[in-house]
Amino acid sequence: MNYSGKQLSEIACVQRTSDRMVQECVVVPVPTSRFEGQKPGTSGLRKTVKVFQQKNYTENFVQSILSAMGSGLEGSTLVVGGDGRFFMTEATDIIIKMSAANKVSKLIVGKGGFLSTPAVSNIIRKYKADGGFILTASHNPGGPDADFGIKFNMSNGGPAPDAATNTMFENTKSIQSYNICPDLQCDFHSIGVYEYMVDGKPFTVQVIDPCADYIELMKSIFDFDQIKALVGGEGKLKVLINSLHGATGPYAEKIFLQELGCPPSSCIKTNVLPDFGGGHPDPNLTYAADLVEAMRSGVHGFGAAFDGDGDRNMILGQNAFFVTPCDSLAVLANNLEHIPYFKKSGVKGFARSMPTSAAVDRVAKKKGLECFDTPTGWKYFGNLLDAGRISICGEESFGTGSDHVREKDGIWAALAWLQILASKNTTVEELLKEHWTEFGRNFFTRYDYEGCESKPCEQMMKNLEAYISDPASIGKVYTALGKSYTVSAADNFSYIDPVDGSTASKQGIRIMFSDGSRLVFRLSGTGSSGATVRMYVDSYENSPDKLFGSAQEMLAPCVEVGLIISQLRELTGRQEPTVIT
Ligand code: G16
Repeated sequence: MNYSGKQLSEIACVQRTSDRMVQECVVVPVPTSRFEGQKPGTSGLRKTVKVFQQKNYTENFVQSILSAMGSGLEGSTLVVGGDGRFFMTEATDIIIKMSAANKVSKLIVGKGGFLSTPAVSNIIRKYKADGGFILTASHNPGGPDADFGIKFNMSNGGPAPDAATNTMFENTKSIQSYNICPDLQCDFHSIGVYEYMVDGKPFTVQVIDPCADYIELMKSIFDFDQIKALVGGEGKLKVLINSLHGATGPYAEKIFLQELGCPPSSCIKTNVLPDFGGGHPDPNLTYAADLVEAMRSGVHGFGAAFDGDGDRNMILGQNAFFVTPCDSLAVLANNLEHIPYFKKSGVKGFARSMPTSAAVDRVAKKKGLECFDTPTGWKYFGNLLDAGRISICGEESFGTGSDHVREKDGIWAALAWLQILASKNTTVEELLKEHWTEFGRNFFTRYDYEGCESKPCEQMMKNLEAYISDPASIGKVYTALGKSYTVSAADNFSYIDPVDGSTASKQGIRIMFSDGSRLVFRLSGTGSSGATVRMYVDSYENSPDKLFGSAQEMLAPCVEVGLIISQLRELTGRQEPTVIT
């Protein structure tokens, strides 16, 4: 990119002072005008690469983020890292040049601009940085014709809360210029410390190994020797780890192959590709179908897949026994004493996003711990984690994490499962079945209708809003596939943060039935265009003859009722979902 009319090769303002190379840089203010729609969604700004490539589009958003730091910007230390997707390198370069021009004092950058999302969170916390940029559109596809994203995490290592993202969005509306050091040169593909003088003030870029700090953290949480005894080498439990060509690849190779001694065939798709090999880096039954297929052969006792930026996980047992993310959270919560980190720190409480089933609530009740029900979005766990109210939290969208960082963490979740299996000498399926026998089972499914036209989806949500506001809806009876459901309550979920009192309203339409079943409707906040409808369906059973059946069969009548009430098929024209979880 050429902001000043100069080619980078022409720039000769590098000054050698004793053994250090210090480049002198000049700040250039560049006039710009606003772009519509730079509003961060559930987790950062996600748009197509082509949108980010527009002249000044990325710069405008980066400036709006930096300006939102207010007086905390000058002299700050920030972290930069992304998931390896297309346009990450260009965006990293822009952020370095703009941070220098905006009086940031130091940047810590993953080599090549690469870091998984949980690794960024860890580095912010470990090095007491003031925040960090994460360059990812997470589970969305990558490549020149797919998606890119920019998200900002705060000094606690967690995603910016609503108040901060609202300020960023307001800044995008009033922006008239941005600051950049167009001549600054940084070889962020090589580990090292790069020093600059910007308008007479020092600016440093420290390029680090993306994996080292994260691996050290995992080793401080888990007993690697115990996991190694379970999975390390021939004749042991076979694991299959699928990184879907996303950010976990290098971390998975180092942890599962080098540290835990798993055979090389245990880790697949670990080479990070800018387009994720043309796949959809979302660890669910549809987009990680290759893992499911491989697990069906029965050779492996444990399987896991992770998303583009490494924060999501899917866990499978032998013969592709699927653990829903809701159950995964509950089983981990019930077994934390097997993990050294929690043995030491103790277990505080739990939290889940509202659409997640209440399986973890039952564990909290048994243990006499607090359990919170938050809106969708990891940012809503931040205050609870910071206040020491919860130890682990999770979401139905394949997110599980703990207070070791402030992001969900895919590899952490896989290691947590393996630690528990090793410590209890059991299997994934046995552990689940024991759990259901003790607590009863929260059956759960999610239907996604991706890439719909926005207008009919908005109409559907409006209709549902009217439905829940109408007192006559309560008591209505619906019958589908031979089963009847009576509406017992309905609302649009609101949340008051118990730590700072901030509120989040209209977080999802809930329709509850007298038998304890529930429907939830939301529009996704992570798509880059159009609309994605999510319908979440759950019910609870504790009679022994119903515990081990198929969730899809068990929930089919309630799913049909959801489709009838929402008129989803009629309004969107979609007869089938794109993804069923
Ligand atoms: C993000 C958020 C999650 C959220 C998920 C789905 O995940 O961090 O908290 O559950 O989006 O959100 P939505 O239903 O609005 O699409 P990720 O992995 O995409 O960063």
